[in-house]
Amino acid sequence: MSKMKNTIDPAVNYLLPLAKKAGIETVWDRFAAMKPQCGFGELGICCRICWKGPCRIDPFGNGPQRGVCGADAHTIVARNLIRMIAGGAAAHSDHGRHIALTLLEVGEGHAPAYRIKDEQKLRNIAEKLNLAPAGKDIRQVAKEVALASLEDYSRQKYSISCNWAKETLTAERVDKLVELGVMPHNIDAVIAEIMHRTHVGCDADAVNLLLGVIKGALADYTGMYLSTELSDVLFGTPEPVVTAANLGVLKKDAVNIAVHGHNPVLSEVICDVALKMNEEAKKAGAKEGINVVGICCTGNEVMMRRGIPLATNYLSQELAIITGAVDAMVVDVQCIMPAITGVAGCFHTEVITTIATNKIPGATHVEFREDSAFDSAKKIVEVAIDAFKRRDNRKVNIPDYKQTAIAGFSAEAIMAALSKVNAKDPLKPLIDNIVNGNIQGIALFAGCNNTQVTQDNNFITIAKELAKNNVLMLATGCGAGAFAKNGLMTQEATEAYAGDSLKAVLTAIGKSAGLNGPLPLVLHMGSCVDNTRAVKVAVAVANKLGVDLDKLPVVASAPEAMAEKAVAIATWAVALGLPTHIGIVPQIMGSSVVAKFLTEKAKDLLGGYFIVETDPKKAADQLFTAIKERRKGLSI
Ligand code: NFS
Repeated sequence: MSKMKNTIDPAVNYLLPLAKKAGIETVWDRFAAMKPQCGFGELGICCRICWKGPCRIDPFGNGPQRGVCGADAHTIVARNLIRMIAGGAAAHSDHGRHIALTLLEVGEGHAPAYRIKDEQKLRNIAEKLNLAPAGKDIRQVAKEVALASLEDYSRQKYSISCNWAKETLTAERVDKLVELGVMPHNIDAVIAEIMHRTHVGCDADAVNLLLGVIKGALADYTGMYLSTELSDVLFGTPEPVVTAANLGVLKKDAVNIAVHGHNPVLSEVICDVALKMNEEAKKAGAKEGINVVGICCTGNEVMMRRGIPLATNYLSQELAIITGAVDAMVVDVQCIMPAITGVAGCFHTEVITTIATNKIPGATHVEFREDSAFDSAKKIVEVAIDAFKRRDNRKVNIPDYKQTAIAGFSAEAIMAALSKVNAKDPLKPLIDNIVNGNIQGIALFAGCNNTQVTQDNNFITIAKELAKNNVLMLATGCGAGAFAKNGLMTQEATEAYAGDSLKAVLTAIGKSAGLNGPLPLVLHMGSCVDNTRAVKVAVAVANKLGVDLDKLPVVASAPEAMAEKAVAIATWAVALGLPTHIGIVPQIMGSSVVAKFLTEKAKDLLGGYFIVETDPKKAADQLFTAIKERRKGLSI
């Protein structure tokens, strides 16, 4: 059997042999050393919840079928899954809380580094949350919206659903979720409830736990939705922007600062301050001043709003440092490999952590505080300039690979493009083209990279197949990174890969929107929290058609999923009614009850369900079959 390739990213393929030669270990080396991975863990049937254990269930039926406390495989798998969901929801919603608190500070007149960039959006949100904003001062509106959002973290009445969940879905979906008892009333309480019910000796009923899984995922959805919307208020709602992606965006003659992590509260200020400190960088010998580039979802955030180029996505973060050209990697929260400080130790690169609860041994910690954000950002940029002075140019190897990438397709930007076709009824051109079959359906790509599969390959393979079949494609997170780096967020990709009718529609919309050609083949919708942007479009379409989300020819795919956050997102996609593909075998297969629930029973309960398929071509077929099934249901 031939060895699976590590990646299809040409920049990574260029750098890996250099890393090997220099004796620098990467994620792929550690993955190889870890093999074979634990079979019990892969199936989700080992339990480490109490110290009577660890316990593990024999999947072949010869050894123990119950843990010491009596928990069987179904209980153990369901408990492990729901704790992953809690982890994902905690990450996304803590990010959301951070943004909501920043908005509150702005409303109260503190946090001078921030302001309300999109007043209209803030007022629209206030309207949506029933806060009657008309005539109110904008700062007052900001305060009220922030408090209504924070209520979703603090409400104690179980009978009242979270604002951001109930106001953003179709009425029918809300009713269904309330009826099933899975609508969250309070994000934090739902997460705490998960930790409680999975404590030793609590919930042992796998199906009951699975309903909790759905509820936890919807808490995740709530936190994500408000993260995106409030970020737009503070930092601007993205509009299409032409930029570039892959490690070739690093510059030899600039102080390269890579912003990595997730929360724009940090990276936005770094970008502002970097602009102001260009001259200092030049004085230090960097002819081109400061070059900020992005990694992971922070990269997507600043790419969407500022056209900052994306250096790379999750799996190749170490390779950015291996170019020898990154002077500082500034990180906040989530998806930051602890390995980066080890790699940085072989170069002059400063890894700068910024959040008190997210530190890495070997990094320089510069605490970032919203109330003195400019000062913290200035300090960070100074550390980067200082590091630049120590850069060893003999070690610099910037791969000559970068692709054009058009980013910035927020729901508002999509509506704006459509309104150029039909100003009175912007959704009509989209719906007409779905109904007449020019667009067969919509696929949302999300999620990470994972060493279990060749980096970026599943994304690209599935997208090319669906493009042929005239499926409109959206992407977020490291999926968006994969498409951007590999040239699928370009007009040329539309010309090369889109089926005839899809190409015609993308060209018509692109031309009306003044793009001088088609829209890109895959529309960049932002970071992982921005998956809710796709929901916004889908809900608008569903409401206009008068059907629920589970009737639409809309599917989701996380073909290289890895993080707990991705598990939570995929699960809420199912809860919202979408057929949802994952290209990694999930760690639940040790329980037939759990596997059957997620791939079959969920369909009866929610309309959405999981499709597990590791072969990307087959996955594309199954996604397209699901789209056709939905079309049939709508008689179109
Ligand atoms: Ni999403 Fe974004 Fe990337 Fe995965 Fe991590 S950066 S929040 S979790 S790895 S897509």
